[in-house]
Amino acid sequence: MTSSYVPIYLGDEDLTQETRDLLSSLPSEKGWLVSQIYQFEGSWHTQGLVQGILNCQKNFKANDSDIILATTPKSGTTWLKALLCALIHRDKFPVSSKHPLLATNPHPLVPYLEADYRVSPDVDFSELPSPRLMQTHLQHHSLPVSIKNSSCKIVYCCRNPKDMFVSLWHFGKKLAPQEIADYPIEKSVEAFCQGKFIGGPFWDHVLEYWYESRKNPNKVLFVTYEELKKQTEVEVKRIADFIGCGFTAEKEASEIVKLCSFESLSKLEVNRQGKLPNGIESNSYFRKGEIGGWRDTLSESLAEVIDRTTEEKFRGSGLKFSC
Ligand code: PAP
Repeated sequence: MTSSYVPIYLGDEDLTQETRDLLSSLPSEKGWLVSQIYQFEGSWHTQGLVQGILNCQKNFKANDSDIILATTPKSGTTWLKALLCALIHRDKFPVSSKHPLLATNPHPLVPYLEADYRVSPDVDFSELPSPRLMQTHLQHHSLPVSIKNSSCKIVYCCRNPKDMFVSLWHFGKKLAPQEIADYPIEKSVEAFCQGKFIGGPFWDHVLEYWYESRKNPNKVLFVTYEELKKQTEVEVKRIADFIGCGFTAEKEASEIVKLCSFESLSKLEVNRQGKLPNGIESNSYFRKGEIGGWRDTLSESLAEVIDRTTEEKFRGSGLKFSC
């Protein structure tokens, strides 16, 4: 991959000696999406992300009022960033033609913990309006301890693995066209099912937050992209109640749902043109926004490979994706 396609936070430059020493002791693999990935605390990351995670684990101090959005990649992060921003700040920014989401892509509005700590080890979030809203793709066991030990809330969202894989596949093609061009989809499915991709394994990620949400429902709210899509308003109200900003006016919820819908956000100039501060094109985060869109990309036999893995990994958990 040429460096011009690598988002800033995935870059391998300027690693500290501590990170280099650690990396040399970690299992590594030639990756799908990036040339090399490393297994750190059971999950696969680029060198740059390992450094970001170490900085974040060492330096991030959660406040009791913080809200952490945790997701598996390509599972609704952009959507929930928009929804949570709109929910939390609705007194200051009611839905109107001047709403910040009409002029700014949701990503720069919500810090991405391990990526921001990759860019600067002492990034300061004290300027964020309260309650602070931050995002992570980290597995639950890798979260900074202060997130687990404080009273902050975690909103977790995942998506059915076939749509998630397909979304990542297309995103990867945009990110690294020449490298992905000769990486067969069969090999990518194999890597996905082995958990060997940035942020993988998928199933362990989901199961950890699933069990945490059962154990501590006031701390972790478990949301799926599919439920959010099928009954957006019901789910948005559930999220609002969970983070302590429930609705009194019925109209408010539907206005926020409309503002943050795929149809509305994907049409905005700010989400169609230009690049984000991380170097990625803004429109890369808006593709189809559907349930079951995997059928356009995956053959039946590849879909079955993912289904079989899902069945095996989720057996006994009570978790199921029906599409
Ligand atoms: P990230 O984890 O890298 O930040 P994320 O936002 O989770 O990415 O994933 C992008 C997916 O969410 C895309 O799915 P697709 O490839 O299957 O189309 C994107 O289209 C979808 N998406 C983005 N915004 C919305 C939205 N407002 N409503 C529904 N889906 C959305």
